[in-house]
Amino acid sequence: MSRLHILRYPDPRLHKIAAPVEEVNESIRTLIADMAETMYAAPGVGLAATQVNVHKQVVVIDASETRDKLVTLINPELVAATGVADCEEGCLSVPGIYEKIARAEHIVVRALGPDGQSFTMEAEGLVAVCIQHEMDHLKGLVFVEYLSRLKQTRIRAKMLKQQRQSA
Ligand code: GNR
Ligand code: NI
Repeated sequence: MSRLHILRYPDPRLHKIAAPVEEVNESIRTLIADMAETMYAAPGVGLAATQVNVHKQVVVIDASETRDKLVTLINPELVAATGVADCEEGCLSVPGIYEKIARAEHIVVRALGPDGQSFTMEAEGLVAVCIQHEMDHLKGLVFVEYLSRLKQTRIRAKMLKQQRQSA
């Protein structure tokens, strides 16, 4: 397994649209293992392939406290979304920024697992927020894009300054 580099906002590659996975094979399972290692090391609650510059519809999530409940979603589709809830979100691609975003409270998602089998899962709370956040990454959308223009401009400037200082 290897740890992958996570792209930082405002990298334009975070806006690429991920393609569906055509076949769940060994190379996809290697990607999943590397993404899980990267997510746990960060540490983060989720990671989308887009964030590691792989533009395929693959997401890993673990919202458990024990960090031993990995969920892999390949080609995820939202089947249902109800209610609205505000949750403070963060993103490994936008370190240090936390903002409240309105999301569906309860969702049903269908996806393929690492074995290529289709499954449906229901989620609420942090897992539901995280799934929606990761599915946005696959569409090239970063959570800060839900914020006002002014906030986006400030966040972009802060990230660019951080990147200059660490370079
Ligand atoms: O680690 C993460 N925490 C988090 C907290 C609230 C809402 C969403 C998230 S996802 C984030 C990891 C990440 O950037 N995934 O794309
Ligand atoms: Ni993110």
